[in-house]
Amino acid sequence: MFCFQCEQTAGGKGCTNVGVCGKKPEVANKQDELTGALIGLARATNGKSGGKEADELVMQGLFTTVTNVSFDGDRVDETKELIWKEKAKHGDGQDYDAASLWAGDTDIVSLRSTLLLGMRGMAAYAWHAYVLGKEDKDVTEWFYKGLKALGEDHTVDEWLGLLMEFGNINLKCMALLDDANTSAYGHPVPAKVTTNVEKGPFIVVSGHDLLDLKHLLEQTEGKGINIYTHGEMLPAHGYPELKKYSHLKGNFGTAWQNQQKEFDGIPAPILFTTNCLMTPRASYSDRVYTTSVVAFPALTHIPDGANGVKDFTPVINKALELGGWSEDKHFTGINGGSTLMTGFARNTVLGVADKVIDAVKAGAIKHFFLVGGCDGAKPGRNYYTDFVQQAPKETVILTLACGKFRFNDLDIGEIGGLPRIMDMGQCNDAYSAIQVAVALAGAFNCSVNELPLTLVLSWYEQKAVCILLTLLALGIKNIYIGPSLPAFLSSNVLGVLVEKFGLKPISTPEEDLKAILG
Ligand code: FS2
Ligand code: SF4
Repeated sequence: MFCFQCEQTAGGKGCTNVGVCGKKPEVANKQDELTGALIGLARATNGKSGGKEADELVMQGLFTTVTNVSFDGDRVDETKELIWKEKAKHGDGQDYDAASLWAGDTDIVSLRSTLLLGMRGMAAYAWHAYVLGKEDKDVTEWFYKGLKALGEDHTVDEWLGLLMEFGNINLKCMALLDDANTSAYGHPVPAKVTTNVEKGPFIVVSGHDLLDLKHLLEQTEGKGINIYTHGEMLPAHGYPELKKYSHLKGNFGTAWQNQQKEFDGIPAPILFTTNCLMTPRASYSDRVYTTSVVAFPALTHIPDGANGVKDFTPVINKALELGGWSEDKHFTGINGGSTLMTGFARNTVLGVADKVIDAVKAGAIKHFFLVGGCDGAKPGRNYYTDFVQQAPKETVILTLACGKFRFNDLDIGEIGGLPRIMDMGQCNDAYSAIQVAVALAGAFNCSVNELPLTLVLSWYEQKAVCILLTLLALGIKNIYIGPSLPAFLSSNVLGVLVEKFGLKPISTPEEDLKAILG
């Protein structure tokens, strides 16, 4: 096996014996074959959409290979066989030799891998929009264009061109998902979320799929079961059409990498709707459920429903059987706070834009930081907690994705009635951050790069890759990135990104704050 797609890759170079994530070599190899089959399909359709079934398989096939999604080789093979069937409808499309994906000139491998990994991330977003009935033909079609390109030879300049084109397409995809979510559930509003758990039966829902959560809320209504979000599901509390359910009670646990400790012996089932799933410990593996593309051998999988509605009865029965705790339980975030704020997506922030602009003009707000992205298990991520704690009190911290669990239970005060930490949502809500930045630039009649705004990103998996490519395609410069640099960026490719975009590896919070704030 060879895999270097995530931040925790072995030795900072690549997993070759077994995945640090727990992915077995045979599953990694099957995922490569699946990718080869997807390239074959795109060849067969000549880089054009292959129709509804093919489109669905392309999105699902790419999403399946995202880190911490599928550990189940049989399911990976099933998807590959369905892709073969689709391919056969379109004539001749040779599968791409999977091993060739990671072989060849270092810089070409780097550029090709960056495109593939970004596309894996975008597939997750496209799929979440698709299940809500939203599709953008340009986005769908680009998957085929990109897949076909992966199987071809290109010059460095051509690959760089493809990466920028992809970054712009991913912006469309994030806009699509923003539209899908806000059309279905309304615009997020600020919400205070408790970390405590009430006595009695409950279900923990993890991942990013808001539709799965919605259906579970409907199916548990009036049954005496409470629902708690976990990880990237936290922002659900901000959406009017989800927060209206009184049994959506709070958030359980912190970031994904703490799940094995936090789920240990929990008297409730846990539903994983997407990444990030870790190998379940024996103490709770009988109560972990997967759905959609998430899969792990021997765990119960909730299949797709015939009419788009899944039947969560096994999860519900498990919650009733386990019964929850016999008394209310007090939990906190990692810094000891027991309230998490969320719901500061674009509509809320732009709704107070006048206040924000006045505060900047009056000098009450001196700088904005977007401290966002993924969390992870490797050391060095305390940087983000320290950064937020050390940021001067005239600064505002916008955040998104699961990296915020490092600091989202901190109370670092307010500026002009607005909390200094504002959670914009899941990783896809980077779209909200972009919209806010563009609006501020408009208000101050300057470019985004001239705003008192710095992006301090943490990355872990492939959705962070597609977001980074979008930010670069938009021409956003001087982004800080950590905790370590992607293994798939060769030194030459990194050199280009540093030279063209001023991409900066993080150093220490003290040094970086000094450099940013002068
Ligand atoms: Fe976190 Fe994992 Fe959201 Fe990533 S829960 S690292 O999937 O996309 O961020
Ligand atoms: Fe290794 Fe990450 Fe790939 Fe898992 S996803 S095999 S940890 S590089």
